Amino acid sequence: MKTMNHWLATTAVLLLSITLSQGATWHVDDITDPAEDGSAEHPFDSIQQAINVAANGDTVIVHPGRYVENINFNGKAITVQSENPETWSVVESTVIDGNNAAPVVRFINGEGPSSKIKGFTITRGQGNNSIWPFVPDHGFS
Ligand SMILES: [Ca+2]
Repeated sequence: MKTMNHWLATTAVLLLSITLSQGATWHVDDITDPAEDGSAEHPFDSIQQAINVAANGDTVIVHPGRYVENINFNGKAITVQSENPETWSVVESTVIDGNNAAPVVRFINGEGPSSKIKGFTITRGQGNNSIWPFVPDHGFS
């Protein structure tokens, strides 16, 4: 019993430190999944779904695919990225397609340097240059 209590205490401390050190990770893919919940096993189907449930400090990982969306960070200090922003083949195959409907990505709710998007091919956006891509100091990388 003493060993069990020690294990529980250690586990609790470990979980607490993980919670304090990093936010949650949400997953998105282009596979329709009725059980989707944003987990690695059941990724959401759209990037905006993940942004909507993300809290400040969270990371959204988008798996390779073509996402026809016009996303809005909604003021959140989150990172939205492909599986590997440093690898061109991943960047090339992880596409956000604005469908010529609106700006592809919007930072219009007071986002700061902690709102980041990286590792995507962004295409077919429409908007005016005051929104995209001329947004200084807003975490583009
Ligand atoms: Ca999915």
